[in-house]
Amino acid sequence: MTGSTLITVAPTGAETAKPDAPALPVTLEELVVAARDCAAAGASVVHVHIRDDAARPTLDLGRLRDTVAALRESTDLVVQLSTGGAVSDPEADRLRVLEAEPDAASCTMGTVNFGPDVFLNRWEFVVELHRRMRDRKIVPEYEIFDLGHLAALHRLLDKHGAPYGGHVHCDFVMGVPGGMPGTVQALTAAVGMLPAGATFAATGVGRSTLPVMFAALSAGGHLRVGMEDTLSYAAGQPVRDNAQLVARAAELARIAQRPPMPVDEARALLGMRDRRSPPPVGTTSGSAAAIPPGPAH
Ligand code: KMH
Ligand code: ZN
Repeated sequence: MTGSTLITVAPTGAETAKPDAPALPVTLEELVVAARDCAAAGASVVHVHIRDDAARPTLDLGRLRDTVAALRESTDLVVQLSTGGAVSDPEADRLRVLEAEPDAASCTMGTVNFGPDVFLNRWEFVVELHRRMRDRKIVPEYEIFDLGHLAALHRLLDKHGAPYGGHVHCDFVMGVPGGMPGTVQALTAAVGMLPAGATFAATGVGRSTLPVMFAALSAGGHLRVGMEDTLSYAAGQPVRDNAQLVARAAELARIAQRPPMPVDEARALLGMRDRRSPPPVGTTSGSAAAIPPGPAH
């Protein structure tokens, strides 16, 4: 097992209220500081949910555009917008996220119970997201909350073709009440169901954070960490900030002899053009054809 570890940070999410986690970045300024600190600690991708002036989750397109611009301005991170939003967000708003033109966006591969709620992802909606991302040259990250979502991913790729960039990258979101548990057994089963050539990252929500991190590294996978998923650093110890979680993941990755992946490597792995410096007219750089194939996992 060789190579480096792509670390994604999910700093905010849509579920936690600011008063319950004062370190949660909810303003654009807080998000930019968090992203910069996480980049310095070893992250190469930022998975973004934003909040409104009252710190409530929002998919406001103007704010999303400003967020993409600010993150590009102040970091070189891959900017991945959430199309999952909050469980209450309508499909039309979730599709509109793509108009903010991020480098990447999440695409959840099916419906899942989400604690007391339902995170609804109808088949037709998933197909529409996949299609629109390809049309807009946005690289998807397929969010997998349950094993059936991997069966749906095979069906999606078989029926509707490869994503923009040609490479398939999944994120296993484990330990959500209603989804697959954050266990070695579930992770091993999920890895066994990946499409050929796909890569994966994994994150374990709450108490499954560390077991999933160790299991993912052992299985040759990549890591997602952040306050969207984890609010306790250890028993009785709230997370200080997102960079603390990234630093821990980076250290474990180094111990595993798979150090944090630089951003340019992450872009190449994910099959992504660099929107910060578009290729000169007439070159193929940044097109799907120019993208080297990623490793098996
Ligand atoms: N907030 C969850 C309901 C995503 O970002 O794409 C959905 C979620 C997945 O976080
Ligand atoms: Zn998310």
